Amino acid sequence: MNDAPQPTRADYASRMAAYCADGAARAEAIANKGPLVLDGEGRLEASIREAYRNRGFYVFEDVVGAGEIEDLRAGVADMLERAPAQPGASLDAKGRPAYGRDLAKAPYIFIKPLSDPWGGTRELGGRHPHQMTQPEPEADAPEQVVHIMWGMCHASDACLRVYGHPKLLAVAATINGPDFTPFTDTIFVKHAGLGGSVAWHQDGVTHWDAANWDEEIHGFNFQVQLYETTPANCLWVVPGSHREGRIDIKARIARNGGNECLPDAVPLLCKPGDVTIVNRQMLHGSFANTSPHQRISLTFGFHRRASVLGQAGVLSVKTGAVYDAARIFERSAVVQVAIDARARHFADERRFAYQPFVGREDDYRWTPETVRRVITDYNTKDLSI
Ligand SMILES: O=C(O)CCC(=O)C(=O)O
Repeated sequence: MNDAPQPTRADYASRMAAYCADGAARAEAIANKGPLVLDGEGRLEASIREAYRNRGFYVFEDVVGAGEIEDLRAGVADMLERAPAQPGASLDAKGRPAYGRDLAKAPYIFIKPLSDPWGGTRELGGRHPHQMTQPEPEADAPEQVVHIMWGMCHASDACLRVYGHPKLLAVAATINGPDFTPFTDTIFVKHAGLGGSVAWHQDGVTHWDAANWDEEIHGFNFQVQLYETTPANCLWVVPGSHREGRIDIKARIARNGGNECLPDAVPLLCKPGDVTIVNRQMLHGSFANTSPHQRISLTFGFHRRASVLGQAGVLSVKTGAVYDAARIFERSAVVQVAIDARARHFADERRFAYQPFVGREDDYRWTPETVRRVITDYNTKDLSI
C-alpha cells in the first residue's frame, strides 16, 4: 500500500502538469490516430491494422456522430442520476427507487473520490500491484462517487445501439475473425475533480503461459469517448507493451524510482465521438482526475472465439462456468440484437452481417421478447479471459 502523505488536489494537478505535457508530445509524435477506414471488402484498412498490431492501440477519429453522442450522454446521465444515493441505498438522490436493484449484477461501483480502489490489492486477481497516488479530495467532496457502471446494453437503448456499430464490428471481425465473440462492457466515469485512478495493469488473465500465446490472444477493448479527453483524465498506455508477455509492473515502477509516471507511456487524447482501441495485453492505467473535466468512456471488448471457447470465468465472471458453444452463442446474441436495434434507428446505415447469426436474424430482432430473453441480465454471461 502507498503510505506516503497524499497531496492535495491542487498540488497533485500541478505536480502532474509537466508529465502530462510531455506525454501529450509523445502521443503526437507517434500519431497513431486517424479516421476508421474500411477497405472494399469491409475490413479495417491494412495500414491501420498494421499500426494497431505494432503499437497495440489506435485512436479512431470521429466514429460516432454528434447526435448519437448526445443520445449516449443522455443515457449515461440517466444512469448516473438513478444511482443509489449512497452505496447500498434503495433510493436515488431524488428519492426514487434506485436503478438496477432488480438486476442480477449490481450496476454501480462506488469509490472514495480520487482514490485507487484496486492498486496494491488482491482484487481482480491482483493484477494492479502498485497503488497510485490518492490525492486528498476537497472538503466539500461527496463521501463516495460512482466509478464504474456495468450493463450498458440493458440500461440504455443508445448504448445498445452503439454496441451494434457496423464499423466497430467490422474492426472486431478484421482483428478477431468473423466469428469474434464479445467480452464485457464497463462505463468508466471519471468525475471532474473526483474521479479515481485505475492502477497500471494488463487485462488478460488466462493465456499468458499458453503454448500458442501471441500478442493478440487476449483480445481488445474499444472506448467510445463521450467528452473530450485530456492527459489529466484519460487512459494512458505504454505503446508496444502488448508484445512483452506478462510484465512485472512492480519492478517496472521500482526501476522508475517508485514513480508511477512511466516515462514511455502516452495519453489517449480524443474528441467526443472518437473511439480508442487498446489491446488487452497493453500496460495501461489512468490517474486520479484532479482536473476540472470529466471523462466518460463506454468500454466494450471483443475476443477471438478460439481464445474463449473452453475457458472458465475470471475477473468479474467468477461463476466457474465453462464457456462452451452454447454460452458463447447466447452472449454473442446481444451483438445481433444490438445490430437490429441500430438498424431501426439509423435506417440509412448499412447493417453489419455478424457471421454466427447469418440466416438467424429473424430470431434476434430488437423486440420486447428479445429484450427479455437476450438483453436483460446479459452481463451475467460475459466472456472474460
Ligand atoms: O479508462 C480507464 O481509466 C481504465 C480502462 C481500463 O483499465 C480498461 O479498459 O481495462
